[in-house]
Amino acid sequence: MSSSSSMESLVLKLFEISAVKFGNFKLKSGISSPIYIDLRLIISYPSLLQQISQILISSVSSASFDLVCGVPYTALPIATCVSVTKNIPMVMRRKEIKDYGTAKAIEGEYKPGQSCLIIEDLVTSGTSVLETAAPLRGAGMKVSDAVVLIDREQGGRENLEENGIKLHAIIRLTEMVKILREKGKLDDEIVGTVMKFLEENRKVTALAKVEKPTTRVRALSFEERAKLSKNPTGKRLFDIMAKKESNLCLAADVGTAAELLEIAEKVGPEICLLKTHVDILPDFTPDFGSKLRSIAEKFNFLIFEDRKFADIGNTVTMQYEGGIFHILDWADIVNAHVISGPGIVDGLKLKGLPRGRGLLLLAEMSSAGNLAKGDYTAAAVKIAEDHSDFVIGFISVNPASWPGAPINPSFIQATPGVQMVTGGDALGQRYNTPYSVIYDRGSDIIIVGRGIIKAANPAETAREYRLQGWNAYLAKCT
Ligand code: S5P
Repeated sequence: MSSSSSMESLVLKLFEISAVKFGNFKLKSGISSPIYIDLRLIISYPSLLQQISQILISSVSSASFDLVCGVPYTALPIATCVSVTKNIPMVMRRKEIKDYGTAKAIEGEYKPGQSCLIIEDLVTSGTSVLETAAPLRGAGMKVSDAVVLIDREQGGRENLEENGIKLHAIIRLTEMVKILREKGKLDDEIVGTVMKFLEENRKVTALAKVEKPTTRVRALSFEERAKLSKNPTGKRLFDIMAKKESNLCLAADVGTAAELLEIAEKVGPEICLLKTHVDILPDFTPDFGSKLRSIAEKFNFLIFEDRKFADIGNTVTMQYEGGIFHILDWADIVNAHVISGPGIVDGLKLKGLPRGRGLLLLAEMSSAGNLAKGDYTAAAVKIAEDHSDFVIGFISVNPASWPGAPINPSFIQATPGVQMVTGGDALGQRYNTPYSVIYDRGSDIIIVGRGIIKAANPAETAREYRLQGWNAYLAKCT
């Protein structure tokens, strides 16, 4: 830890360049904060940047880390200085993945098993550090420590601790305010307002934003909702989610049936649901369903064949039951578009309900320019309500934005287009983060495909997604 005089000079310098401001600032969420910190400015003051980097690195033993990684963007120059000064190689996490096919989530060279120190300028709830830790861990690196310049003392330390990351903070925000008061930079009234604000915002739940709206209604738990579902598969899914503490669905879009069964074994402990596209498997055999079901029983997850039925009722009864796939025999859940009207639900129900199966309706889609919105989404909700013995919920993207939201809690919301970073692929897919999907958009289940199956270590990455999804759910229920 550096001397108190160097800390004082650092705080005064940050105040001088207006990296720490006092007044009345409207945060993104709309609430007002009496303090605002923006360390992006430090790149304009090279000696300050160097001073910060020196202090950061002296607070942890550099011998313990193989790599450093700054949280984008503000901490990237700090991490660069640390890397250069200490001769520790750096990796960078991409904030956005524009084209999944060519862009990597992590730039730089690394090997699985290497330890990586995360460097950040400011920690509030710890969310941004966790968002960087997740893809690093997904790539096989060990992340056990994060060093930050300023701790806002709003739950970050505890949230990181829960996720296996020790926080090394150089200075706490309340200490900064004290120094500025002692140096005559702030009057007592400002100090009082800021301290009160910090006190009131001290408890930030894991992954929740600081600016949690106070009028928010607590969401019902999955256990409570299991009792509301009128369908046995809907009930089971809620029960499994509660028991396994998982709201993660794996989209197992792999090349062969053999690979699918292999990945099901690996990620089985982390998921509540496994989603298939059985028509992409070149080595499909009639025993595929029974093999997958025995893995599902072993790890207690349900099977969802993403068949997206779209035809008239009579046709879908045959597509559901017959053909070469016999979906009805092995899939607990299937889904359908509502484009053809309620008859499609009647058709599927005729076959599915006697077997205790459930149906998800596609109320929204994740792809750019899709037409499932507005009246179409509302029509899907109406059809679901009229068939709540068979329809267990929706494929949705932002159910919190639907008219009359939150809608009937017996319905499960499952959302595709999820990765650790926002962005999209080259073919119109759009991604949101687990936290934004579950907490901000009001969904229940994150459906993750390439974010897990293309990871170096799918099992470890699935665990990260599960924890992020689950923490976001817990934040809603408290
Ligand atoms: O609107 C949708 C609906 C679905 S079911 N958008 C989607 O992406 N999906 C499915 O979710 C899609 O078919 C794929 O299996 C999965 C998303 O995969 P990822 O690799 O993009 O995560």
